[in-house]
Amino acid sequence: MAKKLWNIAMVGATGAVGTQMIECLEEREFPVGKIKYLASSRSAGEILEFHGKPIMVEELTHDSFDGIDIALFSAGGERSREFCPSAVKAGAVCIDNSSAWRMDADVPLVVPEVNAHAIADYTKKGIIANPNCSTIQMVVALKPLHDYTQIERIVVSTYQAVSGTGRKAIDELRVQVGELLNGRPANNEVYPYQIAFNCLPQIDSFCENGYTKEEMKMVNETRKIMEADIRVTATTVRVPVFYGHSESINIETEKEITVEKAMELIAAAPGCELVDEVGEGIYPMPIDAAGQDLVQVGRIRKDESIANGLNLWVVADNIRKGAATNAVQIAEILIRDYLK
Ligand code: NAP
Ligand code: 3JN
Repeated sequence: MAKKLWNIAMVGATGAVGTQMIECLEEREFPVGKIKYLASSRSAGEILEFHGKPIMVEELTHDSFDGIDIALFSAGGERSREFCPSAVKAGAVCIDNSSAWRMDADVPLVVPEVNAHAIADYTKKGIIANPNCSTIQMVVALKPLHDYTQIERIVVSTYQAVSGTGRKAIDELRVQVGELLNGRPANNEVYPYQIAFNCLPQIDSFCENGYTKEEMKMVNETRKIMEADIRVTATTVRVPVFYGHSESINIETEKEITVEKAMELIAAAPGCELVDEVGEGIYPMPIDAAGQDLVQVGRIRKDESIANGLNLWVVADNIRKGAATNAVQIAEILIRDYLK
């Protein structure tokens, strides 16, 4: 019998995440029938490819979803809030990369290595949310430790690449570096300050409690995905790196986890790669994590200031596992286990 093919709509096809989702569908040989590329009127008419075939970008409208089985959204929260209901009405299941639906009790928030079972709840609203990139890599690394003994508290600081902000931010860093190295001033439009040769302790806007929205996403999404009442506090920082988010993570656990046990658990965990040979100077770095799908974990060491504490350094490709790959993995489970 011929393999069933699925009609896909890619909303935000021209963006950093959309482009990577197209590549992921190709690389992973997702069984695609028809594929529709959707974006704003600015890029309608542009020609992109799918498996070498030209596909014209169309303007996103409420009528874009006729005959679509799965709609992959990465065009910002506003578009997700406005257009996911139209896609669902037309019979599609939405997998949404934005924060629009993440904390909705009727929308599963899924990282396949952690809570694939939650996908079953997609029937409630027809929408599955993809978590924030910084949350995804953290929960992939912490899940095996949490399964061994309950994590009670997480203190995380992030070092986030500019690709997390999209195409324009990648260009802004490239242009600023060129200008500054040539002795000219750097202009900034995407970020509030120069990002080249700098660090910005602000990702997304500030909330009333003094945290940024990105920090609060890490707190709330982690608890929802891990289905646990873990105390989480985060500081999120933009750094002048193109691809690959890094995280310094401190955890406090119910029982002790020795460094050897943590290494053993992480080495065996799905989606993780243990990169930890400090004697040889080997640890995860964005230049190595970029362009592949594993969450790299290293610098595992005891937090000697508390009873049951560990420190870890966790790095992943924020556009691949942090967004596109995770969304395509969800789609793979959806067609394997749920859609007929
Ligand atoms: P980007 O490179 O700036 O791309 C934005 C995409 O959205 C483009 O395809 C753009 O189309 C499209 N778009 C913008 N306004 C639109 C409109 N009014 N109607 C239809 N399409 C519109 O941004 P990105 O990095 O790909 O991120 C896109 C979104 O994905 C973010 O806003 C965020 O919600 C989500 N995201 C999630 C994660 C994660 O952690 N899971 C990470 C990054 C981003 P044009 O070419 O026509 O402008
Ligand atoms: O800044 C990063 O590294 C990740 C950015 C994610 C992002 C960017 C714009 C809007 C998001 C997100 O996924 O949380 C959103 C959003 O709120 O949808």
